[in-house]
Amino acid sequence: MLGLRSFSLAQSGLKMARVLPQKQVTAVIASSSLAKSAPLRSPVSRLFPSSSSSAVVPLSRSFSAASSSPSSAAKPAIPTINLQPAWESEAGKRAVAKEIAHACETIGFFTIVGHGVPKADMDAAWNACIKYFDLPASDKRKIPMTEDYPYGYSGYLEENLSAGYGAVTLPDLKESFCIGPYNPAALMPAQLWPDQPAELKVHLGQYYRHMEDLADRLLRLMALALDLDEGFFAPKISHHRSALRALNYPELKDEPVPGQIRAGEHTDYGTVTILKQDLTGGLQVKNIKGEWCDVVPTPDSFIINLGDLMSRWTNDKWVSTRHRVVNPPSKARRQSIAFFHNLNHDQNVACIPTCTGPANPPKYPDILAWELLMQKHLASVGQAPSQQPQKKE
Ligand SMILES: O=C(O)CCC(=O)C(=O)O
Ligand SMILES: [Fe+2]
Repeated sequence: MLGLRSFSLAQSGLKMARVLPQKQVTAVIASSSLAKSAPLRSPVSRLFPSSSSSAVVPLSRSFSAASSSPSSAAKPAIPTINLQPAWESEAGKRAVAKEIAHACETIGFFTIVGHGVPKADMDAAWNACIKYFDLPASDKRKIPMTEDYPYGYSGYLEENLSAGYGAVTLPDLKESFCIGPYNPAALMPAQLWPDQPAELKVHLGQYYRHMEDLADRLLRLMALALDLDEGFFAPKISHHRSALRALNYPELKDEPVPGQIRAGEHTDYGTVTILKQDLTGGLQVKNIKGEWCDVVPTPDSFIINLGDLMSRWTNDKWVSTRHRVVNPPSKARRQSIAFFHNLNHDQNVACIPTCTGPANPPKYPDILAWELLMQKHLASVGQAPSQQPQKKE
């Protein structure tokens, strides 16, 4: 049985999971930029290179993975799906579901337009986040993310998304502010908000509600894409524990240390992630050949990607793809807002019926959604024997 602290971590949407714990064995990575900041704390296991590093393909024309990592050639990475027809007719719904099925089976990432989220509300949340990140760090730290409170502010260089992947990596060049569900049935701590900017609570809160609604509509289409009843997912997300994370990648003052990037290589943990990004660029996905491909930003769209839970739930029919954010040549600031959608914490994750058959038995044992997230968390901080889900005998 996990204790209260673990329980609160599990509720975080598990981006908190990648905050390196205070009491881990400390390894100070020698680097000029790190020397100026808090030392990186990392389990010893992270000091050894892993076999998960990817195939090297030519560097992209526009982005650098800080000199040491592979990057993309210019190739179309992910499809764009217009959801509008799905809101207009049954035939439209089926056609869109088919496009989603293809994207989920092949790359696990797609851009959506025609999503129905009002632009004015997207802009209001976005602008409130800019104002928040422009505040001095001392103001932002008034609502800190801690081991006991999974939301709030996480400072620059305080997280390493690659930490669970075994490779030696440096902390991400980013800061973030996180919020969680409003529904008391999710059994989450109440959200704490900074006084300034005053509008953050209203606009980011409203944005969270839009993301909940969009996730609900997307999962209806995903149910059709999996040949399920359209309402298959609805009872499983009625008191979901999704986390929303506003991210700021400050303008790079100096040349980054080789290998240090804005967000290290990782997969997301939950069902789907809904990402709004600005036009700076830098997000890359790893395709089936192990090549990094740029996700080209377009205005007012969202990027959708699948998390590990969805991949496991679908018996690996759908893919949870590795991705990262690399540094722009211009050193420009970048912003994004990621909504990490999760299931109800008490939902059993048992192979989806349409993803198995006599020749394709379930690969994974049943598991509660929050327990799976805890496993991911523990693996990401070096406290689990394996980060791979256990396969059924
Ligand atoms: O900022 C982005 O574009 C992506 C960030 C991300 O992948 C994450 O925080 O999980
Ligand atoms: Fe991610």
